[in-house]
Amino acid sequence: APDTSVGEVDVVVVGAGFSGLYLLHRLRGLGFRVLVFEAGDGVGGTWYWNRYPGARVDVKSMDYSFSFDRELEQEWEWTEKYPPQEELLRYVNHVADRFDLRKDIRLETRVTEAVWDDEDARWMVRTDRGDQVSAQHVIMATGCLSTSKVPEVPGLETYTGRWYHTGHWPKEGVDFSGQRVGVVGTGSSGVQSIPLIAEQAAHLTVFQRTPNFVVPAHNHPIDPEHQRSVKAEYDEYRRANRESGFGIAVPPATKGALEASEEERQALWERAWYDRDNSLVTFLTGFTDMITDKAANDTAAQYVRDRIAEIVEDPEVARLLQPTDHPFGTKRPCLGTNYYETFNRPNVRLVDVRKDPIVEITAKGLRTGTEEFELDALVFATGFDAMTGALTAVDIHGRDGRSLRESWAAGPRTYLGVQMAGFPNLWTITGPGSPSVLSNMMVSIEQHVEWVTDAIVALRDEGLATMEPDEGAQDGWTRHVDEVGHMTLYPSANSWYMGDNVPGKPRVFMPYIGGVGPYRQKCDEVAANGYEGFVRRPQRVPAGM
Ligand code: NA7
Repeated sequence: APDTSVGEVDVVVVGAGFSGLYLLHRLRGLGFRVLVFEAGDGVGGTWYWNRYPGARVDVKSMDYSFSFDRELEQEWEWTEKYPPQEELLRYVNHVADRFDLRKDIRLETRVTEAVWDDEDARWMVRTDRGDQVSAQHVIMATGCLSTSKVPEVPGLETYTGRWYHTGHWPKEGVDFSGQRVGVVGTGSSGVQSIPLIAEQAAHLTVFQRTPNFVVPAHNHPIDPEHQRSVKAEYDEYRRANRESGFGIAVPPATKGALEASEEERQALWERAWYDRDNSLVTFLTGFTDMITDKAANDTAAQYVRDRIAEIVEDPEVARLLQPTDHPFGTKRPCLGTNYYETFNRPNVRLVDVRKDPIVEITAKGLRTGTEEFELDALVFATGFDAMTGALTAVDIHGRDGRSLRESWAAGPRTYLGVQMAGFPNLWTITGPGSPSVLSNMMVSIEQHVEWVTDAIVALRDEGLATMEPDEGAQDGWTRHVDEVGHMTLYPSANSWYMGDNVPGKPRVFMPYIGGVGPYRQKCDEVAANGYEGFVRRPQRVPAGM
């Protein structure tokens, strides 16, 4: 039977992915009573849910791992350049066991509501199991890409085949052998799964709305010597990542793409495309102006379009796969393995649903304006209500009953991406207004977890009870995030960074593109200046005392 009693802790953490686990470990070590709620029946967040074929991280394993514990960092052996989902899930579980985290995690429990009580200066947190927990702090470690989204076309309930969303893949896996399969969506999840589904299925139809830039992953077993040499100098390696733009250290660019000679540009693009040690950011970081100058960006975009034309045999299919509507990188670029090659297979067909949109899911499959497709299975690789979806999914009411959903009706407003005015002691990890999805998530997660726990410790040490941003600081930061965003090409694309993929979502550039290093510096300065821009208050003394 669910426990409906009112418990009391210092901190409720929502989510047991990388953020939630590190928060629990760190806060518990600092003497706080912490309770973590997790909707899944296991830990791992992103790596728990995204079990679709081909799911793997597209940041290198040596960069995409925790740095907070020397022994953990040294003892864990990665096997590939880009570890697959199963390996990442093993790693997360190893972390949970190694630091004895499970005893404070309530699995299969979704937080539904959090209400601030100004008298007590505490949150009341409720779950879908009927738990009620009173906590001084609530930390949303809910992830940026965790609220999955199926297309808003009618008829799904009439479909008689099996359907899946890549972000909620069945644990037992799916066997598509002999089936006619449809995949809707060509973002990272579609790009990773399409080649593997094509190998297994009798026939695959890919429904593409927007072609993406897909760079060869060149995934391979990790070179043991490389792993040893990174581990030998891990402190320095991590420091360079923390000070970098995207949380992945690269040699600094010295000139704009058009200041370089044709040969220099070509040499860089060749490396970004063909080098087995390339990375997703190579195209974006080789010159200084890749994300700010359309003409500079075009040189990379054209290079990729030329490679697509070389690989894909049918010129009409190649043309459809070539992105022309957005600059390289302004929608999340993808890493692929045999992605473009897959469209040369006789059992694969590409359908342009930009020109001929999906109008209906039918009993047998799917119908566009001009054609009906019979499909035994449908895969939605259609993405997430990014960055804000998991936060507004919880009914959050702050001071004077103020609702987070309503406060964010015109787009998210935060100070430093960690707190919201009117919501004392509510914290976000990799929230909107922080580098988050524009960075190596592990670097950003560790920085937020450490900064937030330090802020909570400072409150305790100074005998203070609450902390929240002042409205002016929040306005200033929200404006700054927007201004920096608009100095780049990002707003020119329709992307989930801008909220474009969710009908009705306000069009706001949500992540902070000022760079991971400068952002960290700003956060540290704010803390060093007595948490400038935040209001910190003692517990209110009850009347009559
Ligand atoms: P993404 O990147 O949001 O991709 C979703 C894809 O689904 C994208 O191609 C969308 O086209 C397409 N989509 C969404 N709705 C529809 C409808 N209604 N009709 C046709 N096509 C549709 O999600 P992913 O899961 O692939 O990747 C998420 C992140 O995970 C990724 O960026 C990495 O950070 C890791 P659109 O581009 O909107 O036209």
